[in-house]
Amino acid sequence: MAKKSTLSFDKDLFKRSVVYNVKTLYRKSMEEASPQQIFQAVSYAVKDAIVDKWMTTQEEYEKQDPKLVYYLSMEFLMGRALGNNIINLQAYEPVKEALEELGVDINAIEDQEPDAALGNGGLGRLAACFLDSLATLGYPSYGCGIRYRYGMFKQQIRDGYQIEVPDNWLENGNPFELRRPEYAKEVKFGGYVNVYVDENGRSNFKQEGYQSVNAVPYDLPIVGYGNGIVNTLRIWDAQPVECFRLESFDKGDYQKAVEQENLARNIVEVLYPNDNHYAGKELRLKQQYFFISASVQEAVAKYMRKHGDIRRFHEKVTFQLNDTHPTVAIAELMRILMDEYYLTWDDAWTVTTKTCAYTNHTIMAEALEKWPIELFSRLLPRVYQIVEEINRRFVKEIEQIYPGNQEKIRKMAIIYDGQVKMAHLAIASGYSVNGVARLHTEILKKQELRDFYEMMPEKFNNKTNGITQRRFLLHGNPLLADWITSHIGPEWVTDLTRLTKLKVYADDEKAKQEFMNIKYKNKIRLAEYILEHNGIEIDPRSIFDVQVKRLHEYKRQLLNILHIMHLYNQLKEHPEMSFYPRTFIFGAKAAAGYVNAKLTIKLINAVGEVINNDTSIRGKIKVVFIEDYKVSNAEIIFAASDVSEQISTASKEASGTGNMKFMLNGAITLGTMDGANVEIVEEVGEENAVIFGLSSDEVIHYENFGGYDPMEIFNNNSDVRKVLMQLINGTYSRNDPDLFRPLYNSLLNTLSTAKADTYFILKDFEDYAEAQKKVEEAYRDEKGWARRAILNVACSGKFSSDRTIEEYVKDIWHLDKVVLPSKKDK
Ligand code: GPQ
Repeated sequence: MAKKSTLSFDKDLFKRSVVYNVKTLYRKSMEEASPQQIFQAVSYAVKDAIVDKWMTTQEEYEKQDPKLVYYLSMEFLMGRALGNNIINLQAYEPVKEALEELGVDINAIEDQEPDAALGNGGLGRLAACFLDSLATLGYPSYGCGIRYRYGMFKQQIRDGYQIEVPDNWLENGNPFELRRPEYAKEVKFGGYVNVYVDENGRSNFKQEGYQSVNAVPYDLPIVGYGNGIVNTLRIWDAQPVECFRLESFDKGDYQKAVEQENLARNIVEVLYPNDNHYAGKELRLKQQYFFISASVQEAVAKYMRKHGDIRRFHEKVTFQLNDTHPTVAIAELMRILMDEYYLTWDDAWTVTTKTCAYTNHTIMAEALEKWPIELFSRLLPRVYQIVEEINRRFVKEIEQIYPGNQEKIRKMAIIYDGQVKMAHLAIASGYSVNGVARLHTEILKKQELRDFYEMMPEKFNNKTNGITQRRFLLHGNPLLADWITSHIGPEWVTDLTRLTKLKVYADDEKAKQEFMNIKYKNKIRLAEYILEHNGIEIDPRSIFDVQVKRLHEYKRQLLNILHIMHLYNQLKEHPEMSFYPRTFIFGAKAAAGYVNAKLTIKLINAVGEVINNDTSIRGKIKVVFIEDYKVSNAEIIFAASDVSEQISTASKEASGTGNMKFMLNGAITLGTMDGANVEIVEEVGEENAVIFGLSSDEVIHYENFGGYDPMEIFNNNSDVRKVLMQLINGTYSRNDPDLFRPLYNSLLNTLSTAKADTYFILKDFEDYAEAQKKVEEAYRDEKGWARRAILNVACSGKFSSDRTIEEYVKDIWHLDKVVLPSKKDK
């Protein structure tokens, strides 16, 4: 393992602790205990070691009283905790040994843990990486979110279709969590607002006739790597405010009591499985306010336990809003400051606007949250009043800067056309607005948020995303991690820029051989996983060409599978053509209601079914759809990949973070100039990636001025035509030739005037096919490939979330690092 393990780790004590836990939790011996029970026992033993550090850290924070960041997010896609915690305790090797001595395989035990899938995709996983980096860098911080009873659904593939199965992740209990009822908070919904004038002539606003729920926090430890720091992820559960009271019957409040209880039951029931898409559901707004009100109340209460003057709140606290989902925090903070601490509007506004900062994660119009006034004001009557007043003052400001310009008001107002626009609220009230990759931030400034940028340019900044190398290399790819450490030492674990030292090995024959051997072993590991979970046999000597990410039209899995259909056509037509064996691997969940996305999954499986069973092509192409793509199997997939498919329509992928995980594991990017791909290519050099397709400027130009007709391509390109006809002639759906017609229509739409091929799939097809030929050529040159792969690893240093967090700290949060007094590891 990378660094020497913590000296204080006592292997014998640990073993005794595991045996003891099995006994007291289950009344069993090690021999009798099930793997799940051993997982629980091991986790409690690890937690024991964590809790000491957790207490020490929090005591130290109390003492030093540093400024805190609260990372407010509807999603934390944590994955599994056990392995990561042991890694960050620097105890992986000794724990592994201890377990071996107990006759237990650590991998089998880790596999018992359900993923904590409290997120959809990139946005949620980014939050998880940030927490890892914050703890590792020693920055005092809280993650605040929701303890969903059911996380991201589990995906099963039946007959090629996605089936959603509930994710009952808490079924066996979560050994790492800590219930903290002493910090419970009441959250109020609905009712109306009354104004009372008190003896000082002050107006008091009171929400009355409301329903409320009790928010009860559960704390999860976030272990920093090798520094003794343990931060907290606080996720809120909902409980009914009071138990059923029989007297309610008599008072006629029965109905209300039932409703209140139902509210508590429903509110945290399930994560909405939408990625980059706003559905406008009332329950979703309830979820948002629920965890925000509880988190803001607790942040204020915590501050006031130590400080006298609420007017200086922003000196000790900052809120980072992970997209617009937590934006109601702005109005909630205003409410608490004015209604509970009696600050004037101006004083409350000063504090709030110095506390809140907003991260934008997309330019996709369908992701923008706009709540109908009717719904918003009914659910949050007092908060709505405050938003109205923020809007009134903001509109006045616009009028002062742009006198008589109605257009500006129409485009920028927070409340307009019967809707509350959350992004506008976040920008008007926050002190920082950031995009998540350079290109994305530039598009925000020049296009989507242009008016806001012109009015307040000082707020805008870029923070290119990053990922944690502790999970996605040290834990996920131990062979490569050890190889790297043996060549350049272990410092990369906490300073990823050190990987540049690997550059010299790109021209070292022995190193290249070793590197490719490791990749090969990781491909065998993935092949075994796929055989076990999908029943498909794949050849580890073939090129592993991988696209794993949420299924979304803009990410263009359809382009990938259409190209595979084309390759297959070519192989059938020219059986003797030279062709390097290729395994195309997909993994993707589709939102349950996203028809075209689900149909694309069916298409991928249908194409796989035909190709994989066609013995005439002698296994030259395999198509695999990995069921239930999630953080835990992602770690295995990245480690085994040769080609990283990052093929979104340019301008649409804000950043991407999977692209970075592939690069870190030595895969070569096949991508468009979109999101962080631009910066990946800048780091590694264009010759060490394969780039194709329209630029974002070209895409935006077509979108604004027209001039692209997919039918023209259909008419002129026989390869494209053939593939498209196969979508509607039953080639991949013998019993129902019309099955894939909706996908065909999305590309051509011959019948209506509706837009066709909005994601420029046909436009980019030829260029993509050319790029794929380059990939094959490059792979045939084994040494050249090894060189490129090593350079990708060596140049991935920029993409650590440690770097990203340092930038947030320096430019936005202004936190001080906390170092524990006896960093000798207690
Ligand atoms: N992202 Cl708005 C999500 O995963 N879900 C969302 O709802 C929104 C954005 C992603 C975005 O698509 C990726 O390009 C980013 O890399 C990621 O957020 C993290 O910033």
